[in-house]
Amino acid sequence: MPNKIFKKSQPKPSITLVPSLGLDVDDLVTDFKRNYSHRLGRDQNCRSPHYAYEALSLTVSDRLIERWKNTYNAYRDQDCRRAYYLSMEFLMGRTLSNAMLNLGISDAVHKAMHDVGLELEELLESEPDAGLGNGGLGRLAACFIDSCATLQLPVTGYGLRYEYGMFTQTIANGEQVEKPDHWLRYGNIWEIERSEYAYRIKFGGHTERHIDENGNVRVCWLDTHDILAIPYDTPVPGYQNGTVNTLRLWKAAATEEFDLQEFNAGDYAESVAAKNTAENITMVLYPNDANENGKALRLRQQYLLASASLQDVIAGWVRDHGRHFAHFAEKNCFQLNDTHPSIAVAELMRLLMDIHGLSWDAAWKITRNTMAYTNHTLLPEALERWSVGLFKQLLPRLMEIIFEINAHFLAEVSTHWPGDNERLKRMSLIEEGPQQYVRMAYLAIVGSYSVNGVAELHSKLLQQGLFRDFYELWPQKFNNKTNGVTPRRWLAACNPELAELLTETIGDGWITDLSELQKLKPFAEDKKFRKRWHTVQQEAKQRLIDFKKQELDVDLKVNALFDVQVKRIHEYKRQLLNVLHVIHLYDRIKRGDIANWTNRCVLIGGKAAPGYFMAKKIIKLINNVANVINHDPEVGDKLKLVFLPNYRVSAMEKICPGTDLSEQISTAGKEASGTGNMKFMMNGALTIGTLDGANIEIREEVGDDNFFLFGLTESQVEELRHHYDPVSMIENDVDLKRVLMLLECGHFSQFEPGIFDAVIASLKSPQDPWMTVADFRSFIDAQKQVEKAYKDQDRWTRMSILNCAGSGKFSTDRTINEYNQEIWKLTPVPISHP
Ligand code: B1H
Repeated sequence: MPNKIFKKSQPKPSITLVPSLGLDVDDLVTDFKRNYSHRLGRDQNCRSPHYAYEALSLTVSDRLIERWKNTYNAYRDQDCRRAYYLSMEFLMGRTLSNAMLNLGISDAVHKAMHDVGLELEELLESEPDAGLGNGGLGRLAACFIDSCATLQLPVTGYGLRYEYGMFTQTIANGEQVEKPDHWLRYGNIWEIERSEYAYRIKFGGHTERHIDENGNVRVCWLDTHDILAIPYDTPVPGYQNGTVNTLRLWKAAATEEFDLQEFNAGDYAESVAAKNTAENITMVLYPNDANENGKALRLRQQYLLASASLQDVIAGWVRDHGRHFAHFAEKNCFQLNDTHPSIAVAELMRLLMDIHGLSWDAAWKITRNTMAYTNHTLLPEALERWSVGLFKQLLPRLMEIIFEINAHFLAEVSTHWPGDNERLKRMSLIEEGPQQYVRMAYLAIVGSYSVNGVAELHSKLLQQGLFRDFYELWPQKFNNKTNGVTPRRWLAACNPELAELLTETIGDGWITDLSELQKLKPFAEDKKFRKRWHTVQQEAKQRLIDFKKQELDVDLKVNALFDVQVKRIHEYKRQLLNVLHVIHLYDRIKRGDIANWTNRCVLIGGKAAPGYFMAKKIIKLINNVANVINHDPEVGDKLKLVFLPNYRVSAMEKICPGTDLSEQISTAGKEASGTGNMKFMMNGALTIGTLDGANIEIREEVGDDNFFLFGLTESQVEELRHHYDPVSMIENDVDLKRVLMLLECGHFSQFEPGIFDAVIASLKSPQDPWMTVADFRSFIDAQKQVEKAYKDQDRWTRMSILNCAGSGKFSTDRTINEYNQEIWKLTPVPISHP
């Protein structure tokens, strides 16, 4: 929709020339007071910290707007090549403190709030998390857009504005209870609705072929039930560089004539209900991290994201270049965050052919040169397949296009491997059988010029296993981009005391060049420095204790080893192995085997997909074991087990600075990368881990001596599968045998007989894909090494410093530079700023 207020021919009005807002304490105080009393209409009688949070957020957000417009205009004026990050999830967490940090006004705001008599900490705590993601994949998207802005790359994030984010987890009788997360209930001051950029999204209907004025066949998609996609923009500030990029999230809304149709048919109630159907599309985030899926509503969500985002980019293109697409691929690229938005491949074809009249070949050339696909998992249950029947019904035109892509593609395969019908069947975008399915990963590979995994091992396994046929056909498409995390949120903001010590010691260059942390290495040998490091770590542990004290009734002590595993609950992540170790420690205490004991607090947190039976059982088991251990006076401070409810981004910001030991214990070959492992390392935690995902690279960076390695390798796991015999392994290990006895005799399930039968059975099954029992002995031995190391606090601190010093590789600044150099090829755009 064109902007009708400012006609192109007229001179531009001068209302845009407003003086910049000041960044000093007085200006902040003035604006805060004005926002609080005039914008929000509150005064000193208002008791809720929420409005002070809002007034401060408005004050800070006003200071981003000018930079935001500058950035937007610079990209448009320079007509630069741009990238778009398409993701069903952006797990942003909180915005205010990050915006303060990136604007460089944290200290001034602190002082301003002090001057008006408010506790900044309390305001920050009243901001709800934007939990628009499940876990690693969604948080990665959030870290990526932070790094893109910091590197001044013209990258826009496109996602969905779910009304309800990731559910809130509470625990009742040891079990997970899900509560809806209505994060928008009190409004969201960080977003700006831009109804002027709304698009229509088609669903249902049928297709017809017509001959157009040039004698070409044009396909029309008719009798559709359309909905509107309305964009909401959130600013994404770079670190103190004037750049403010955009995260654009789509909300579904009913079209007006959609209501009218029903209304004219005389059914008012039907028309209101229909409106609901439309608006339901972006109502809720699916909480199924790497789990089976297949709901029509989810496919609608995916198509809404793909179609609205592509229409938006194309509308911008047509505005600036007219309807000429010859140079479109030179100026645009789309990074697909897993297969969830991969229907974009077919949608771009549709828009270019059906709307803009390009030929198949021209459209295909553009598509294949603009799409890039990132794979995040090898787990078969997480590989997306959509039933052809559902696809045809919901998106008939898209299904036709996918069939045609497949026909062209299979012809290419036949030329490459004449007569190899097995291979054709394996590689087809359509899985044949009693029901046909669309293999979304294959659609993404065929339609992209780049395919990457998210850690070295993962990318290797993609090439040698899952996507082997495709790798043989197009080896040049495949590459690795090891994940990272943003050091702004995950070190500078969440651990200010450590950040200050770092800056005092090696300067502040590390904030935008994390490899500078290398300079810490020599300080690991400095006794005085170690003492300071240790003090900072202990204080962070105390803060974690204080923070949790309100909700937990256990007494944790700072001098115990804080042993932490926080992540989604999934069998492959093996929270069960962690519990087996805890039970073993408990058994040792009960047997009196406590010479040279190291006190330990084991903290476990994470959400289970609501329909994932085993994951929910594991949560129940953790809570039951905790209940027994924490109430046993004989155990006392020697061992505590705590389940941390409602793990989320803002919780991790408090957890990772206070962690000594990071548990990264997945079955080798199953965790694509992991990113929690990186946050812990950056904050000075030591890792106990398997050779899986990015753990391998973490160990490479920090050295074998500073990493507690255990467990089978990926190839050993695969080899053992053929003759795995957990029952005899249990029989031959006295410690493990005792642990299983405790489980089986109901020691942790009194009055709840049999509730852990399924868990016990899975451990003992020769078919257990996660081979928990196989790694038990090796895990226990590595944990013994941990205890020994922790006993020598000076040695531990040295290792802690070296872990932080070695974490430079795991900044998303490094990851994004690699994406840019090898896939996107964008030029940074400097933005002038005050
Ligand atoms: C990851 C997912 C995922 N991999 C399906 N796959 C989803 C799959 O809603 N769904 O249907 C949602 C998420 N998430 C994670 O990505 C990997 O398990 C981690 O190892 C990795 O670090 C992370 C980021 O690359």
